[in-house]
Amino acid sequence: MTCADRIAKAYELAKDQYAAVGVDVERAADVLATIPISIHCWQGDDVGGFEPAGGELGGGLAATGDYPGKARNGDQLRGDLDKALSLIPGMHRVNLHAMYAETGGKAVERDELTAEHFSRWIDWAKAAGGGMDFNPTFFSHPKAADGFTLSCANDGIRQFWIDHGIACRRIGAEVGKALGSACVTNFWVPDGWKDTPADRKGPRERLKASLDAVFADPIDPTLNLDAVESKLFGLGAESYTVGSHEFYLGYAVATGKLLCLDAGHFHPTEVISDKLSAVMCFVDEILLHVSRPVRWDSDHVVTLTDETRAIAQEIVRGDYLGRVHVGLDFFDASINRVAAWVIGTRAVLKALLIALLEPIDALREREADGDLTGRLALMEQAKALPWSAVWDAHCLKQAVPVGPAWLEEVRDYERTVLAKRT
Ligand code: RNT
Ligand code: ZN
Repeated sequence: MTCADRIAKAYELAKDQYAAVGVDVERAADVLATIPISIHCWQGDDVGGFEPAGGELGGGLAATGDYPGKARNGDQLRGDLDKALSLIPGMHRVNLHAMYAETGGKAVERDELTAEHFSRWIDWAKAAGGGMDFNPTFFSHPKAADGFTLSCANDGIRQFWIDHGIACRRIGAEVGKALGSACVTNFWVPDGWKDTPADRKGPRERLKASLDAVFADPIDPTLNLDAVESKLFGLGAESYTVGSHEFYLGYAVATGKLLCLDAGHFHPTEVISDKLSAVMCFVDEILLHVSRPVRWDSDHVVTLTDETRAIAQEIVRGDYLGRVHVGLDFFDASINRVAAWVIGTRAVLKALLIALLEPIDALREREADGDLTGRLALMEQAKALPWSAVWDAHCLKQAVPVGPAWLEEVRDYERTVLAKRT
């Protein structure tokens, strides 16, 4: 039997098994094919960016490891992304940070960035046919060195970051216009104190006022959507984070912004899967930063964990696919960076497929009937349904390698391209 025959046969058997629990396998795969994942460019170079004077990674972010071959310019990073995208089923988006501007070696301050500095990214995304998302960069910069940006007490510094935010929203709108798909521009600031503050109120009031100034100009939501991302703590900001969850939940609800939930930005036993259906009662759309915190906000490569599956389950169960922008946020410098993208993105897609294949009607019925024993039994049984046969057939149909075959392609790319970089 050829490999394709084996996949086809397993798929047919899986189809029957799913039909027996009331699940339409074809429909699930068709829906999966339409879900774009916003793939973060920063996994490709350990959140380095291309600024001519780019220094140490700041903002309390840390990428550990020094795996050889990281991208050092736009062409290399796009080449690496092309490789990764060719191994992931579906049509996806790329998520850029302002620090990935290409200024031809010229120093352009962040408050002066324009869409022109991203024209090569835009052209590349246009050719690939996918959308692009964007982030102002409020870290790795001398004006962020004291740990405060939009909430800084210094008027000049605060204004600089406000102007950066304004510039980035304009870039987002240009990106959205050029690509015919709204760009999600996500705001995350590292502002906070290492030790117990005397004033918790001042910075939060300043952050609110700064955000109001950044968002003062209305922008057509078909071009650009603003999102705000909260955090619990950062390295060097352990005691107080200005942009906490309550702060941004309130801000998003009050102003109609998208709320960004990062899986690593909560207390260790708190999960964003449970937050989805709660916040969706009050905000129209959300952005997810799917990540994998290990003991802390460590940004490990996403894998098919219980929480990754629960996040996907909640998106599908709640019928939120049209209101949730699924983005990734991890950076591991200790393994092949292209492989990291492929592993993380494929894991999220697998989680979504498993969620789409869930025998949800039968589960809901048992719950409504008060048959809690039956609910638990079916949930356990559903875990063993042959979703991987559907996944393999999906990969085959989408013309990407099935099973572990993608790794050989990454290894080949490592030998022929990455190993030659110095
Ligand atoms: C930081 C936030 C933020 C960053 C990226 C690089 O804790 O998660 O989203 O990871 O903007
Ligand atoms: Zn994040």
